[in-house]
Amino acid sequence: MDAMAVERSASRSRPARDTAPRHRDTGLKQERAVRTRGQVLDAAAKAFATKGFPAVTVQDVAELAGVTKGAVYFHFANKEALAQAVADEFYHLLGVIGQEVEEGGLPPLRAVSELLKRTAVAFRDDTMVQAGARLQIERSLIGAEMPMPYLGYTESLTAWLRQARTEGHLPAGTSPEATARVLVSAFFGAQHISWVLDDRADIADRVQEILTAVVPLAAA
Ligand code: LUB
Repeated sequence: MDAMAVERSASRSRPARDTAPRHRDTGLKQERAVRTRGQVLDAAAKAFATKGFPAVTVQDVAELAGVTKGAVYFHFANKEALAQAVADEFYHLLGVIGQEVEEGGLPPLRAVSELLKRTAVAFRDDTMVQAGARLQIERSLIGAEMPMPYLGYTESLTAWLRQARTEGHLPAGTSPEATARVLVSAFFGAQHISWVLDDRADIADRVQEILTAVVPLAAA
């Protein structure tokens, strides 16, 4: 399991460890269940990212995770539930990136740049993120409610761009709302094109080009 996946498994909420012997066994069982759920989720992400939702079977996920189908069904009712969980983790990871940028206290245009650059790296390197993006493309094929895409990023970028306008760092007449929509659309297109043409190897360069073209002051 790669470092990112280990971090994800470790970061999943764990029950508090009881000290009394009668609870210790239960605690170990709960820890094992949390670990298995993480392994299954990472396996599902790998399968969805490479084969796409329609082609993936629960058996595929079980084999990739090294568990039985029963173990998969213990945590997830069906393939749709796996897709929903992967999508939730996808947005959790994007949220972590946004939170880290927010906590960095950068000037607003630097924050815009940093968010998109870090997101590009996550799209290039993190299978869970790659799976979440592909599931959102395939959302109409998934017979289950999926998170609404794009809105979170649009909202975050809009807030920073409005702050930049307030501070006088946006060219006169520039709409923070329209610029945020253009950045999200451009990023979505760039990550898709990079995936199809280059297996995402050049995604960071493409995002830099977007920033230079759309928000030159952020690209500095
Ligand atoms: C991000 C995708 C892919 C937007 O839902 C979302 O926010 C996203 C879903 O496919 O990219 C990143 C600016």
